[in-house]
Amino acid sequence: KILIIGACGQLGTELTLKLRELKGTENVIASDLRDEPIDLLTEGPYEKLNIMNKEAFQIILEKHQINQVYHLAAVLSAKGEQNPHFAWQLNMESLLTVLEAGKDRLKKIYWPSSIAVFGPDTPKENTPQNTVMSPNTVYGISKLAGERWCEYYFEKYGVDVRSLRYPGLIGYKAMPGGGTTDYAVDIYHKAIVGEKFECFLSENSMLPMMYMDDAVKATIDLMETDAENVKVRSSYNLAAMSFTPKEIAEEIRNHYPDFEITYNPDFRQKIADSWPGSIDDSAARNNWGWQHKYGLKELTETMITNLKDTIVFD
Ligand code: VAH
Repeated sequence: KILIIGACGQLGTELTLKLRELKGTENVIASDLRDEPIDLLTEGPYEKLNIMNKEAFQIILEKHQINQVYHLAAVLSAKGEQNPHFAWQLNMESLLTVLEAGKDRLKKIYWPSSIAVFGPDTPKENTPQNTVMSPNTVYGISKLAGERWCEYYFEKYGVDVRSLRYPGLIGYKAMPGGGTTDYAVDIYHKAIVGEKFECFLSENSMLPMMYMDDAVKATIDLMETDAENVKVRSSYNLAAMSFTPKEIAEEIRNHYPDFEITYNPDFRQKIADSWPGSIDDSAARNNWGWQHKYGLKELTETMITNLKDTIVFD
């Protein structure tokens, strides 16, 4: 059975839904800090879990006979800068707890990394799989250290842990939780209700982005592929598109001609400036057949179509 840690987050919600569809609802146990699951996840089994509580984690592994864990709980880039020590502690300690369980009980582990592992002196265009990495956010530092630990547990103990360096993820089913790319979700919510959007990044901030369905597909494809195809045991670069706030606003105007955006960069601008503009994900494409589906046009169409159905107009 599969345990999802952080199942009620932006990625966790969608991964849980897709895994329940593929593996059967009863075989996918959702867990998160809250007492009850979010509405979208009430169909299947749920456990309240603070992954910093090692004993509670072990009890859940035993109770549900878990042999696969998707460990998604983390403090993201923007929130991490406001609480550095907690972010490091949660992001690192929890990963080590899960990796330890990989030595005896778990057959497979999934753990997300991010383009945040790259820093100001990383080549910004078509960033390679292996390159200079000097992240200057706590989140990026914890993700880089986490990648090193994943490769260490694979090499030393044979733990089958797999990982992807996600770009900014954009979806309509669950809100993001404190990242620097969150503007690219909020902008659609504002466009739908005809409000002006104030962007916390400058208009030419180019960042790698991905529609949530592509990210969920890549995650499950990576987890389902034969172990010998997984040649990267730190974390795979993964890409779909890159755009600036100006470009996404222009694409939205194809649907809402009067849509207005203003720019008021805040502390997150420095984080965005330290990240690449585009990513070379040829290793993922060559090793296990990764192929994205959604570009900016398709992303905008699907976000607007689906958000219009979900937002209650007062
Ligand atoms: C963040 N959404 O902004 C996450 C992600 C690449 C961005 O890691 O922190």
